[in-house]
Amino acid sequence: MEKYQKKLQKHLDKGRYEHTLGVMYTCAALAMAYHYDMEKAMLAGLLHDCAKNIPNDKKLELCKKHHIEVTEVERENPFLLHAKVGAWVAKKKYDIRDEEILHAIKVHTTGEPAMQTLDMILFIADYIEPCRDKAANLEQIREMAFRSLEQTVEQILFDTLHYLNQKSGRIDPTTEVTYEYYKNRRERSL
Ligand code: DGI
Ligand code: FE
Ligand code: FE
Repeated sequence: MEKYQKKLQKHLDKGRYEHTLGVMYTCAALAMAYHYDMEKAMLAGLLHDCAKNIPNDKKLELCKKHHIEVTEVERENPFLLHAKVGAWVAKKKYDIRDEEILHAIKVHTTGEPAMQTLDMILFIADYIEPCRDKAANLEQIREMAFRSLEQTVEQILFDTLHYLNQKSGRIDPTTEVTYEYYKNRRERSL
């Protein structure tokens, strides 16, 4: 873990690195609560934003060069690509071979339907880690995170869509599809 930390610190600004450590430890806590491999969860948390400080044009260039598909919304909002590109960087530059970790990094911003345990742990940890303070309902979501991963994912997506609608940010269809998936899943089980 330490060798990854040293390298990451060089590629992230101070605030982003602190966020990263917050996500890493929150991933550990959630892994404990849901009997998931703690080391793997921490590694996913540590590396999830490893591509965050790559400039947009460079991210688009990397995608082109390495045949990573870029959707129309991603082209308009290249910051979204830090997740996909992050999975690539984790594999090629940090030598991560674990597919669960790489996948969790890849989907950490929009989520996707039917996520695996680590995908949900990282998605949630990114939102609730201790440095976060702006999102609505944080206290409630932090508590919910330790009761149900699926319900928490649904709540975070609901709040994120609401936030994006308010500030008229372009919404990635994956974010919407994922929200609908978790909402329907809960309603079916009622
Ligand atoms: O990289 P972080 O800031 O730690 O967190 P993140 O990768 O989850 O990105 C969070 C931001 O992404 C937050 O401001 C909401 C935004 N976001 C999430 N889904 C979408 C989105 N932005 C757009 N434009 N479209 C989306 O579907
Ligand atoms: Fe991110
Ligand atoms: Fe993050």
